[in-house]
Amino acid sequence: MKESSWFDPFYLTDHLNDEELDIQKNVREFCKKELLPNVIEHNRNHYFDKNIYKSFGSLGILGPTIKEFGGAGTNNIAYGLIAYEVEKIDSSYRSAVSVQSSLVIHPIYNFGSDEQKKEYLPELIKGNMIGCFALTESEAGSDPSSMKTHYEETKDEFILNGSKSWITNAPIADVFIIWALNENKEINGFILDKNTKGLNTSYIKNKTSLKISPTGQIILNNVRVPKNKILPKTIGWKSVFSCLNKARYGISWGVLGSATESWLISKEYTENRFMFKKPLASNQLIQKKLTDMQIEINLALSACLLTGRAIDKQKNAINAISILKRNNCEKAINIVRNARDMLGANGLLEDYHIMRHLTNLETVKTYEGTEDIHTLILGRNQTNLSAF
Ligand code: TGC
Ligand code: FAD
Repeated sequence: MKESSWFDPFYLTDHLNDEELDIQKNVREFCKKELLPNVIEHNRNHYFDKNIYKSFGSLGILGPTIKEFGGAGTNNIAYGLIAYEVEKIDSSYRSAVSVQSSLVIHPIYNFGSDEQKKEYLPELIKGNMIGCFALTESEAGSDPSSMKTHYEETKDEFILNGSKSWITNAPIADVFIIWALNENKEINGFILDKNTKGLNTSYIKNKTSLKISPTGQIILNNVRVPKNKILPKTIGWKSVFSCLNKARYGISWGVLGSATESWLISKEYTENRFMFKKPLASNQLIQKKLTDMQIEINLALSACLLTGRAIDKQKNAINAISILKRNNCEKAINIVRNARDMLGANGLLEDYHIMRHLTNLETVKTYEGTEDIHTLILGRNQTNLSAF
């Protein structure tokens, strides 16, 4: 009989095919070699190296589930494994992959015209262009339907006015997916290029979380948008939420990367740290914490795997995705916080990575629907009663 593994007690790797395992291995090796060596310094300096997008493109992890336009054509399990491996290094890098893949490439691929797809997708997939997705506003976060950004249609063009806030990549983006309402409160998406007149961006400075990822504001002042820049196949809010579904699914795998790293760091530390003349890991309280980590990570990974397979079979997974986004963020943050505690004072040092993961997860818990919003989504779906 095969020896049971404490790391993979459910034999999840047996449920991955060779292609999925290869992708996971390649991404893991890339991340260790290219991202890990600089992550502490880049986090300290709030520095994002834009060339990373080109490296991600060469690795085939931008828009990976798309087969055309240079996409790798992977399934959704591979997409999840990519997020898991990248977030082992830092949530900011996973955000870079999520935004480009799920929030920029996905809407252009699904709601764009053939002309738009040819113009933008190859460059976004290669990482030669960087995208952002602008839904949130300073007064419209959990409830994006209350946004004030609006578009007006004239004979020859659209005119956009408004502002967006807390937008990943806004200050460095070449391509902006902007969501706006018309006078009838109909939602539409527009593709704007960075040098468009009337479009201005600024950095949100001094973030204490997700520090490597550039986040910003966007001001739209009488921006004249040619008619061929609307996403023509948008069908109301469903289209917006389809982007969020994809991103939330990836995030659910990703946070388990942060959790797994923190688990393994705290395991190694407590096995080697002697206190009261014996390894910390020989104490029952420490073993309980390690066991809780092992259980929650493996249960969550199993649920991610089931959900990814369901999505690959074209099943509607919106309930599973809300369960995963809510559960995995909550569990990951608890795991990382306990890992920090198990390292005592050393856990506060940036060299051990854990505090950075912990502060990052405060962002990940908040964006793409907060923990409480996913609770209310699930409550509404279960009872047919809205608590919003
Ligand atoms: P509601 O009435 O629920 O829905 C309107 C229409 O949309 C449909 N729908 C969905 N379709 C597909 N997937 C889903 N998950 C869907 N959820 C809803 C729905 O069926 C309906 O269609 P129809 O045909 O009946 O009109 O709309 P609501 O206004 O009541 O929504 C409420 C709520 C809270 C669920 C929604 O507003 C929400 O999810 N709020 C959270 C906001 C959020 O997640 N924002 C994310 C911004 S992007 C971001 O954070 C990027 S982080 C980037 C990074 O990784 O760095
Ligand atoms: P609010 O909606 O004000 O919520 C504040 C608190 O109130 C939360 O705890 C929430 O759960 C709770 N709450 C809200 N409504 C209810 C209710 N009805 N009942 C009970 N509790 C409630 N957005 C984008 O569009 N694109 C991006 O690229 C993007 N990137 C981001 C990057 C970062 C680093 C961050 C931090 C955010 C990003 N966001 C982005 C925005 C993100 O999606 C929003 O922050 C999120 O949707 C929450 O909105 P809010 O911050 O306005 O909080």
